[in-house]
Parts: sequence; C-alpha cells; structure tokens
Amino acid sequence: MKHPIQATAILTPALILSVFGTSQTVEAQKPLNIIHIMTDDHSYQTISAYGHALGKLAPTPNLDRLAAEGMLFQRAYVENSLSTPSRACLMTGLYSHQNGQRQLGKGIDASKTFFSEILQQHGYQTAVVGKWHMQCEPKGFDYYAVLLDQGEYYNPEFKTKQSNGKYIKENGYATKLITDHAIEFLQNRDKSKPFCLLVHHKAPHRNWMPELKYLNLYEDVDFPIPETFYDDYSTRCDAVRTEQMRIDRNMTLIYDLKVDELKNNSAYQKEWNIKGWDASLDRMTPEQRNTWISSYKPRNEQFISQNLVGKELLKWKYERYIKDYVRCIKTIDDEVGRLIAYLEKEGLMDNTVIVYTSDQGFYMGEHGWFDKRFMYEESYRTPLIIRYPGKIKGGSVCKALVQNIDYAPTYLDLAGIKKPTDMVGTSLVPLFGGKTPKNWRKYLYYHYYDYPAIHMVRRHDGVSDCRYKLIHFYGTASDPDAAINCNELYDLKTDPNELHNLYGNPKYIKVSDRLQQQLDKFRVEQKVDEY
Ligand code: SGN
Ligand code: CA
Repeated sequence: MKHPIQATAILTPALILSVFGTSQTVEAQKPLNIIHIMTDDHSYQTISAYGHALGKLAPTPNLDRLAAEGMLFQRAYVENSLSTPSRACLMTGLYSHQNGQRQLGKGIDASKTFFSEILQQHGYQTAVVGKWHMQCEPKGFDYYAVLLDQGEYYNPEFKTKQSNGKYIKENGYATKLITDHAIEFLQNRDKSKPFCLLVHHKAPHRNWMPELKYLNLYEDVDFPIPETFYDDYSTRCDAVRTEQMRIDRNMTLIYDLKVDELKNNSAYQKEWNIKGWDASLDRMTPEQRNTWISSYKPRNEQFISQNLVGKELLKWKYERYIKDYVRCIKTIDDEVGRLIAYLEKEGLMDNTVIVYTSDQGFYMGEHGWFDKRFMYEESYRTPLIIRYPGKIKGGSVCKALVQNIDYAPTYLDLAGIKKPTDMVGTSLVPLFGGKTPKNWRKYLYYHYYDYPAIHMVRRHDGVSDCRYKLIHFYGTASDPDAAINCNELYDLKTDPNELHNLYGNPKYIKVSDRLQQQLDKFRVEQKVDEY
C-alpha cells in the first residue's frame, strides 16, 4: 500500500527525513525548490499585474504570468527602504537594528545566521547571483556569482567561488548575465538535492541604463505624470522640504538623463557625477557605445535645441526618466521569462516556488520624486508575487500585511524547518490558502536611518495598519538640516496619495493614539534604541 504522503508530489528534505527516517525511501518524490527573484528598486507601479497606469503602457507579460498562476500581494512592505538594509532583512529575518545593517554603507552583523546557512545545513543546494551588496561575504551558498558593490549595467564584474576573491569583467548586459549565472547554477547543481536560488538583479537601479535593443522602446508612448507630481508638501513635516530626491532639482541631465552632449556646455559642467556618466560609457565596447550614442544623440540634440525651461523641462525630464526605467524593466521581464522557460524545459515548474519582489519600492515621479527611503507608499511598499503550484491558487490576491523580514521564515517553513526562536519575521505560508488567519499581524513597523547621506532623507520610524500610517521624523540640532521631531498621520482609505497629514486633527486623535501605542509597543518589544 502506498504511504499517504507518497501521494503528494512535493516533499521537503526535512519532511522526507521525519516521515520516512531515510531519504532513500522516497527517491521518486520531487523535493521543493525555491527561487527568490529580487530586482533593485522595482516599483509595483511598473508591473502590469498591479494595474497601475504605467504598467498598462509598459506591460510585463512574464511577471503577469507569475501573478496569474500565483498570488499577488497588495500589502507587501519593507522595514527600511534601502538596498543593503533590505537585503539584511531578507537574509536574517530580523529588523535593521537587530541585524546591524541600518544604513547603506555599513552595518551587517555577520555573526547573525542567514537563512541560506540553515537551508544548506538541511540538505539544500544554495546559490545567489547578481547584486549581493552586503558588507560581508556571501554566507551559506554552494554557488555564487555576485556583482561588485552596486554592479554595472554594461560588462559588469562578478566574483565567483572559483575566482579567488577577484572580480572578473564579463561581456554583456547585467540583467542577461545574471540570468546566465542563474541557469548555469541550475544546470550544474547536484540534482539529488533541492535548491534555493536567489536571483538578485541590478536593474532598474539608478541611472537606469537600458539594454541596447530597447533604447528606443516606448519612445512614442506618452506616460502620464502622476497625480501627486506637483505636491506642494504643504501639510507635511520639514523632512520633505530638505530631501534631495526631486526630479526638478536633483535629477541631472547628464548622468541621470543621458544628455551626453551637454558635457561640453559650460553651464552644465558642474552637474553631479559627470565622471560616473563618463565611466559608464567608457566601460562599453566600441560597438556598444556606438549603438548607444547613435540612439540617444538625435533625441538629445532635439531636446537641446528646444531650450526647455520650467514645467516643460520638468515634464521632459520625467518622460526621459520613466522611459529609460521601463526599458530596463522590459529586459527584466524578458529574462524572468527566459528563466521560466528553462524551468519548464527541465520539468521543474511544479515543484519550485517562485517569488518575485524588489529590495524596496521606488518613486516614479510621485510627489515630484525619484529614489525611495520615505515611509510613503511608493517606496515603503514593494511588489510581491508568489507562485506555488498546488498550494496557491492562480490569480489570487493577498491583502494581509507582509514584510521583508518574512522571507527567511517563509523559506525555512517551505523546507519544513522550524525558524530559530530569535527570528522576528513570520512565515507567509499560512496566507497561501487565500484566507488571512485571524491572528495575523495587524501592524507593521518601519525604520529608516541613513542620514546624513545621499538624498538627505531624515531619519524616521513609524507604524502602519491596513488603513492608517503614523510617521515620526527625528533628529538633533547637530544634524545638517537642524533638529526635527515631527509626526504625520495618513488615512490611506480617504487619501491614498498621502497628501493630507492628519496628525493633530481632533477628529483623528483616537486613531493617532492607537497607532502611537502600537509604535511605542514595537519600540519596547523589539528594543529599538533610537527614535
Ligand atoms: C546610489 C545612488 C542613489 C541611491 C543609492 C542607494 N546614486 O548611491 O541614488 O539612493 O545608491 O540605492 S548612484 O548615482 O550611485 O546610482 S540602493 O538601491 O542601493 O539602496
Ligand atoms: Ca535598491
């Protein structure tokens, strides 16, 4: 007689051992694999499955397929909207102040356990390809091919287990090379073991350099400016007046918007990071550079001849920015499609959980901004799609509050492993059936620390529930932008664009007190040491 568990197609190594004592008993069973695809700065606004105007104009059919066959999370958030902190949350399942990575350039407490180490100890083959970006070596991986720091779009350098600590330049476009490495791992892996593969793309990070074949894509499409593009910040704290992430005053024409021809114009020679722009062109092969220049040059010359100023110039900057950004997304979508095609060819689609997310969200001109960091929706929220055949119904939507500290516990849970007791994140597996359990969390905690730093976003923490959000900006008199101790409260139901700060409004005292209590509770329970 068949053992009842043999009737199910998917078994994790831990389950195999606990049920059968030895893994040989169930040789015919397919173990459960995990693929975590994480892009860098990908906004949910630019995935068509999310239904936003931008996504409709620049569709993402392969990501949409994952959503159609899986679950789309509408309330997925990060704890600290910045790359290295987000990656540390992913690897440890801990908040930033617990894993040490509070700011971009320093922090990780490498003595903390990474979930990759635990999976490896339990018989998983583990790999990470692409952006690692942590100030420690990849820990708990059988295979890695990681970029130098933020990585480059063209001909980037990778470090692998075989390269003896050296970064070696590879020829091609980052998004494709990273997928090549992912497939290389899958091809050469030990097929007797389940795998966990992290595919961490560089794109669509600043300065949004598209693949050559897409340099002209969407050129004739009119991307609408967001409703909040001209936000006057009138009800907000001063933190939004001192920040440096505005399309009008902080986005540069040369480095960000690729108007190379302005380099010779004395009025622009002081623009930020012209050197960075030159370096990105210099690292291209002559063929790549020729294709690049001949594509942008006529458009740039036309732009220069128009002498745009004021709102017209701002709109032009927005258009160039969005187009280059969604061009980068196009290659991401293609390459996710290529990875899926490989899994299909290898018969791996029915026993592999595929997760698609980003290290944080991004402003696509909302509030006049690019970049991230703030606790406002566009950067606090991330895309999240999970495909898990047999366990998640295709086309389902999840509205529960989930956060990037939840990935590590989820992956351990999928592998049948109990999470370490100090891991604060929560497994998402109970949500996969389509219903939110009654005891699911009602609040999320957010904390941003990287100030003073590029973009000058003030430190803040806060708490949100499914409807309201309380933000507290803090800082001392010795900070470059002076002392700040200021609160904001938003009602996402009546004000989804977060334009009306309700803090101090007598009608909202009860809500504000309730959220404050929750914020205080988080600070105490999680031992937050600054706010
Ligand atoms: C770089 C970018 C910033 C960006 C940070 C953090 N400038 O410094 O615009 O905010 O990275 O990004 S760049 O000119 O070097 O691209 S993160 O995604 O790594 O957190
Ligand atoms: Ca990022």
